[in-house]
This record gives sequence, structure tokens and C-alpha cells, in this order.
Amino acid sequence: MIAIRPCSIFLALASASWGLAQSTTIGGLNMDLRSFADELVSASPSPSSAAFRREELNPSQQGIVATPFDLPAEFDLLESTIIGSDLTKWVGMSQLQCQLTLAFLDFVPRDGSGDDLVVFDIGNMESIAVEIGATTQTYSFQSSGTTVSLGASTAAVNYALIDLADFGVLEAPVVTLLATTSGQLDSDPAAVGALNFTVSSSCTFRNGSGINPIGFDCQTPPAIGTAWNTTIVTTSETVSTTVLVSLGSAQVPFLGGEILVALSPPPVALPGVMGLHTLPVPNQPGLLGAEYASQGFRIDLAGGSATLVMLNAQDLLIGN
Ligand SMILES: [Ca+2]
Ligand SMILES: [Ca+2]
Ligand SMILES: [Ca+2]
Repeated sequence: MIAIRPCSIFLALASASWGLAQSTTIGGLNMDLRSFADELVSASPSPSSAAFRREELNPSQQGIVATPFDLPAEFDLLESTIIGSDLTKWVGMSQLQCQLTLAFLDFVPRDGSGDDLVVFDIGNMESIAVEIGATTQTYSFQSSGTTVSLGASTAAVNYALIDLADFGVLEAPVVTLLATTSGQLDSDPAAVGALNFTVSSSCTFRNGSGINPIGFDCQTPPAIGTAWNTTIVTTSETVSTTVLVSLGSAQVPFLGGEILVALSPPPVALPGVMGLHTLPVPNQPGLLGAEYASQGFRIDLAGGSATLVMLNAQDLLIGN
């Protein structure tokens, strides 16, 4: 029988949230790595036209290496350069017609308090135009006061801070960057990230080797300020059910099944009645993006003996 610790779930959730998030600090901005753009939707003109240049820090020399895009993988190279949080690679937008349209898939920029979005630029401080919805605004880059390093090379990091209120939108899942200059003094965006964001809460089915019966599900997703409701399928022999929530996942053989949540630190048990367990998720923005593992358990009484039935797991992403 596994030990169930009825300690404070709120406390455990709240204290665990920051430990899990992977973040980076750039120019005083602390950013979750998942808050950066995830996909290059389109680039115009064609990257193979050499209007774009892929540039990256050379680890062994001072200065940069400039690499023109070449067929056939130019779009993918452009995407890997602008997507994510890596500032050691950036895109030179050398013609006025240059446009990059980016999509945010997991952490979607939203209009919160103050600035909501940041565009990082490398080297000289030029300007960039940003199109969101039907509105285009132009920003001059400002110094972040920091540099990015790779080996012996360093480059200045600049940024433009963007308030979605200036675009009249509540969310910006798609953002387009447009060059404002042409020639050598081109803008050099390296990354685009969200400072305020929406996260879609989700439950993701997981079942280790598949030996555990399936019978644990989410009725509602784990969103802050709401009740996260779960269900466990019971039988006529079931005498009790339990849901355990843990900081991490596991796959440990136990009593003919598998424990799918990490047991250290100890998981917490959700309150509830048989088959229905609920957790009120605190309305704390700091929980956004926190990830947990959960698993359903059942005790069945057959022929006078109790059997612990380990069910599938659900991996949780706390959203809003
Ligand atoms: Ca992202
Ligand atoms: Ca705002
Ligand atoms: Ca620049």
C-alpha cells in the first residue's frame, strides 16, 4: 500500500511552480523559455532571395559570421534562427520588404499590465515595425545594457517593448516583424517573447508501459481560479479511490502495476468522494505554466481481500 500524505495541496502547488519553470533573464527581463515564439509561419520575400541573412556568433573568433541563406533548407534555417530564446543567432532583414510572421503556440501573448511583448535585436540599435491584427506600430530598439556571449565573441543586446493595448487586441497569437530600413543598417531580430501571456491548461494522457488499466480522466482542465475535476471509473468491487498529484512523472513497477508519479518529494492526495476528486486551483498568475503529474488509484475488494489498482496518469499544465 502506498502512503498518502494529506498535506496542503495549495502549498505544494504554489511552492512548486517556480521550481519547475525554466526561465532566462535577459536585460533584466525574467522570461519563461516557453514564452518565446514557437513557429515561423511565413517569410517574405523568399529567404532564398538573400533579402534575409542568418547571422550567428562565432564561438572561436571576435565578431560574427554572416551566412546567406541557400536552397533548399532556407526556411527551416530562418525559423531555427528566430524561434526560441537563443540570442546567439539572429536574422538580418536587409530589405524594406522583409517580413517575418511568427506564431505563439503554448504561451500566447496577452494584453496584461504594461508591456506584453519583447523583440530582441542584436548589434546596432535600428528600428522594427510590428504588425498585430490590423495595426502596425514602429519601435526604436533600446539598449538592454547586456551582451550575449558565445566563446570569445560578444554582441550587444537591444530590445523593443510592446504593449498590446496599442494594437487594440487582447491576445496576439500571431505577430509579424517588418523591416523599416534597407541595406547595411538593417534590423536584426533574434527572438520574440511574451511578458504577459495566456496558457491553455491541459491534461495529457500517459500510461507508462500500458500495463495499468485506463480509468482516470480529467473532467475539466486545471485552470487557475477554477476547480479541476477528475473522474475515476469504479466497479461494483471498488471501495475507495484516490488521485495523487506529484511534481514529476515516474514509471516504477509496483504490485503488478506501475506507479506513474514521482514519490519524492511526496505526492499529495486530492480530496473528493469515490470516483470524483476535485482540486480548486488558486487564482495565482505565478502558477501559469506549472507542470505536474497525476495518477488515479482504486482499491477493489474481491473475495475478502483488498487490491490496489493503479490506473493511468494525466500530466497537467496549469493554465488560465
Ligand atoms: Ca512558446
Ligand atoms: Ca499591456
Ligand atoms: Ca540591430
